[in-house]
Amino acid sequence: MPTPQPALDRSATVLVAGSSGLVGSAVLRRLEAEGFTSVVGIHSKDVDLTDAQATLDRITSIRPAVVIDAAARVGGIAANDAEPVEFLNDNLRIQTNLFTAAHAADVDRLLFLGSSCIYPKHSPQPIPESALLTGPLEETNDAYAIAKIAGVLAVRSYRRQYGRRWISAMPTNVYGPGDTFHPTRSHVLPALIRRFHEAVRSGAEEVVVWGSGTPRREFIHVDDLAAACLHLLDHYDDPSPVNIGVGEDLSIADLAALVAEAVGFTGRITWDTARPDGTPRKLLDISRLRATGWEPGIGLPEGVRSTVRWYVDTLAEPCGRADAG
Ligand code: GFB
Repeated sequence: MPTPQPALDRSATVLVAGSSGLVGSAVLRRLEAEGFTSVVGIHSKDVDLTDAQATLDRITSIRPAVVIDAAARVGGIAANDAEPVEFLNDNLRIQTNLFTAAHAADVDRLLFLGSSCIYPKHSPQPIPESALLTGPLEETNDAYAIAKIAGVLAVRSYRRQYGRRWISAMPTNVYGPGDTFHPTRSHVLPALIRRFHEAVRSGAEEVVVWGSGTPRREFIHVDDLAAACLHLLDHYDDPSPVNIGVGEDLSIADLAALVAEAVGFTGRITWDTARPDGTPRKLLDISRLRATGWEPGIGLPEGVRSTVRWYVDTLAEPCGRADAG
């Protein structure tokens, strides 16, 4: 059972690393909504988090009481597969620099965000936190996964050696406003929103989707993830990572149909089986999270519809900032 925690002081200085990204920007919105009065965001255009000295200087000058680490090099299956060196090195550097600086600044509470890809490729479903390090990883994202596993181990080590009340959370696949909608580098949900939307605009009768359509994924709206992060900082203090998900998954074929409907595409969906499927299934066991009293609130159909609206209003028209983000 989770250890009861005093809730965070709403006047404490909270630092969000990666504040311009999908997750970090949602965390900033949530902190504001929950009445936090001293919030600082940092992101890569502002301070190079792969630079140890720059990170140390910035964090020791801010002296936050709480750090939320949402800073990472992220991408979909193709980007992870093509650039394992950057996904490994950049993520190791970013988290090591942040942890070193947070320790130097005597940060009491820190939340490290990992990823469900830390678990073995063939994990029991739903995947409990205890599956960590019990088997081989999925090859398309093993470099990223190893960096994130190192982050979990680092958090656990700071707790054990220095008594830091730092925690790790492992979100399932995230989506929502502020995502990257790149045609080849992004995750499946934004990639499909963009592809189906472009097909509607151009009058194309066919949309090609990667893989076989059979892999299953679980998707959490970023606003739910941000709420869960703050809930955990208020209620959770344990060396074990805690999964953040919604408790249900669907096949990529069903996801493609859902996105097509939300975008208004009525043509044919075909499959490019030369593209990798990746992990066959990633459904997280969220009983540990539920035991802290948290439940997801945004259903996938509703979340996809609002994300499509955000994409159309913000990125898609008129001359395509669609690869920004
Ligand atoms: O979202 P995605 O790239 O992430 O792909 P992963 C999920 C599934 O959707 C895979 C299929 O089976 C893809 O083959 N898919 C179909 C597509 N069409 C597309 C498309 O147009 N774009 C993309 N990207 N996928 C990533 C990891 O794995 O998930 C990261 O590589 C990270 O490390 C992230 O953990 C959450 O779930 O396969």
